[in-house]
Amino acid sequence: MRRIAKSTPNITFGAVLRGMLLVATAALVLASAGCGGDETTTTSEATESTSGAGTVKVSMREFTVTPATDKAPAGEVTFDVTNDGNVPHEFLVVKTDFAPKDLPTSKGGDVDEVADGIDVIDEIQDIHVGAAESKTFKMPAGKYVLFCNLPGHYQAGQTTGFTTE
Ligand SMILES: [Cu+2]
Repeated sequence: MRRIAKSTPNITFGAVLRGMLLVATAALVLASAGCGGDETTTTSEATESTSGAGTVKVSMREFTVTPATDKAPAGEVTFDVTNDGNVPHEFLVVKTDFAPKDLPTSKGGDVDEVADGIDVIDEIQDIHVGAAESKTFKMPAGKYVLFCNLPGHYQAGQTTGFTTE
């Protein structure tokens, strides 16, 4: 008797609480699903209607940087970078007239990011295996190099040229 009397209100309260949680969770799931869907739609529409202008997909792996295109209109360029490799990578954008494989390096062979003739625009650090990161870079008309400067990666060939005009 005691047990029933005690547990009944508990169950009721618990059930109500669980119900509220379920509703809240469902609402959140619906909300985020709605958002995600909208974003995806907007992004793909924008990409298609502008022929990819301003947004460039990039794949990184050992040891390559492969943008979907090597040119973009000058101005803001958004790189959607995916790590398709098996180790972490980072994505640097430098404005430079040096060839992709001729950037000034420090003794260890990694790119000297403060050397003359190199202007680091920005970077995406720590792109984990399988992760996709997006960032917008300000890129006035000119020549650029996209590369990874984790130890040994640039030397191994993880670099490529890019142009905005
Ligand atoms: Cu790398």
